[in-house]
Amino acid sequence: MAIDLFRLPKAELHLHIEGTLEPETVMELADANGVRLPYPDEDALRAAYSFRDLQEFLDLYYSAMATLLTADDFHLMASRYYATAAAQGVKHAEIFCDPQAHVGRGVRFEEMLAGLTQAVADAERDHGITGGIIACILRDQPVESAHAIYDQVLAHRDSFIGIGLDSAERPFPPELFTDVFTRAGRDGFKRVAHAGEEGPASFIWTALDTLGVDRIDHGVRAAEDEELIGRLAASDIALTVCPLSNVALKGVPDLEHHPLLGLLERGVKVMINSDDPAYFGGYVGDNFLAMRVAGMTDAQAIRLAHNSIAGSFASAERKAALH
Ligand code: ES4
Ligand code: ZN
Repeated sequence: MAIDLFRLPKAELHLHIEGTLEPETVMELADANGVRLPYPDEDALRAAYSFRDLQEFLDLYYSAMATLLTADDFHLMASRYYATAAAQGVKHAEIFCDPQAHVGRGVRFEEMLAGLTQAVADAERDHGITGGIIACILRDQPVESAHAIYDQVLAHRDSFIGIGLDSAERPFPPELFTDVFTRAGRDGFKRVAHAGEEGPASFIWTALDTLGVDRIDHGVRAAEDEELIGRLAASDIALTVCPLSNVALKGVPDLEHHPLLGLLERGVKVMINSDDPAYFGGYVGDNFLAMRVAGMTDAQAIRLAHNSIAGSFASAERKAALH
């Protein structure tokens, strides 16, 4: 009998918490906060969850998050995520947030952080989910803005595991943010970056060599570069691959042609994650189920889940308990 993919213990390492806003939550928060959206109702909003590319998705993603104003709003969003994640076998989650996107529209950094850190603590108490928060820098914003938000992250050092790099990938190569990533490395933060989602494999090289990242988010376009595959396979660098996201944003035509399983067989430490599950058709367990339909075996599923735990920033003791 096939294994229950929802019960397979796994880590979620590529999850934008703002990407967990389901249409009903967006509408609920819009009503409560008096935020006007360009969609009359939930169905109209849901109908907009269809995208030609990354930018078209990001436009909706940033407009929906305008409904998040108070610490309670952030707490509600994240608590709903953790409840769903727990039901899909997530034992450890390193969630992304986009502080610049909130501070830039007038939400205080501390307001955002209070809601998220409370949800992280509740998730451990209520669901046994460990982990924490990675603050992402928006690569389509100026470098000065990245340094300014990093100053705020540093002022709350103990609330964050690390820093990341996200938003529109082209034409914003990783090396634009070398200085801020160097600061983060000196300050002892883990570092990750989106690279090779829509952008070329060369962005993965520069994320590794210039930003000094510990992990690559997406990285699917490594499949186009033999030398890079060899380098990744020989290293401990993991790729947080998001299959349903790549199909939703047209980076790959369908799951049958997704490079995930090919990279796994070449020895690259790939895993399955969900990215923005409210927008792309499912949470991490749903991504596992979809990959099974596309040909993933149970043995591969077990290796992918294992890679997610091994590639996490959990303590050695926690990893041992989850393996
Ligand atoms: C994102 Cl799918 C994706 N890519 C880049 N940045 C993002 N932020 C939220 N989702
Ligand atoms: Zn992402």
